[in-house]
Amino acid sequence: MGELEGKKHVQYIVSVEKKKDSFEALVIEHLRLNGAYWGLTTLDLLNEIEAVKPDEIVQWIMQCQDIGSGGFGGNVGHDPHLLYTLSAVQVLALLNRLDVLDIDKVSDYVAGLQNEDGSFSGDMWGEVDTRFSYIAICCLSLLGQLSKINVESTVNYIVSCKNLDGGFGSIPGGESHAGQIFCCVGTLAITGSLHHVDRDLLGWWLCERQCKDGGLNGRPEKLADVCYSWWVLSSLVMIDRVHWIDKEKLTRFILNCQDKENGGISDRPDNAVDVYHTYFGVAGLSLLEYPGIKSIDPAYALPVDVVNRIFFSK
Ligand code: GRG
Repeated sequence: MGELEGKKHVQYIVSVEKKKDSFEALVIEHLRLNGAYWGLTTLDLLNEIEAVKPDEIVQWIMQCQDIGSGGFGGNVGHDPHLLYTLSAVQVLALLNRLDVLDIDKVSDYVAGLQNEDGSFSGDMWGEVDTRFSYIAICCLSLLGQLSKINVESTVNYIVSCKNLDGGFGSIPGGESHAGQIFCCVGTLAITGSLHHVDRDLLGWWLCERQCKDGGLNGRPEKLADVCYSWWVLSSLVMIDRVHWIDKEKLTRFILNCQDKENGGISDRPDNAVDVYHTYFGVAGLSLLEYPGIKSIDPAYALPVDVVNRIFFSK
């Protein structure tokens, strides 16, 4: 299995950032702000955020803002969406540059997407998904603006998406999926509402996600994928059941997905690496307390020192 190739992963992230016309850069062109969040959080977790120039990044992020609505698009000139608005807030938080934001404008955009039943739409076109509930709660909490929305109905909507197996789906009646479970448990954690979770039932469903190869899948009968090391593990940490999985086997699975020569982590051993799986692999290792990696907050998906700076240094 070997060790974590931290230095190589840093070089890989920086090289993707620089090669703007590479295949990978073009594939994620429309969601570059998400990519910036995955890449920069990885660098910070590996204690190498200095490898990038913060001023250039901040300037580019602010160009991604839609002046009319206050929301952010995935790249300059793209339509605003909650998905990219959270990434913008998270990256600015990471760089300690939240001061550049017009907090009222951004939080009004987010709050304006809440629906009557407490759910959130992702943008003006109206798709509803528990991902957007999480994003809204996470964003507004980081900006200190939760009072702009109806938190009680947000929580009630999440509870209406709970299934008999203890998990959560994207809408009421939607199949339980580890990604949606992260979003719902994260929303409940941030709003202090975890009493709505049956911890043993959900913990059992989540720990059953561990496959024979040690990796985690996102729902029954599916293959393991490094990204679930984040979606499943963070949920288990939030409900205090992380000791129900075999941590050593999972660590080995993630380390086996590294490209040891050129850096980066893939979804499964021997597949092509990308920034998304590199981030969730390193974030998963952080939750597994792998040495040399900063601790990550399971609800805010940001390094713990960044979250502490926001909430405890005012
Ligand atoms: C700040 C970490 C963070 C997240 C922001 C966007 C978001 C909020 C959460 C996304 C949660 C989610 C739904 C993750 C799952 C992503 C994924 C790998 C989907 C693949 O689904 P399928 O059905 O894959 O293609 P499986 O593994 O089920 O075959």
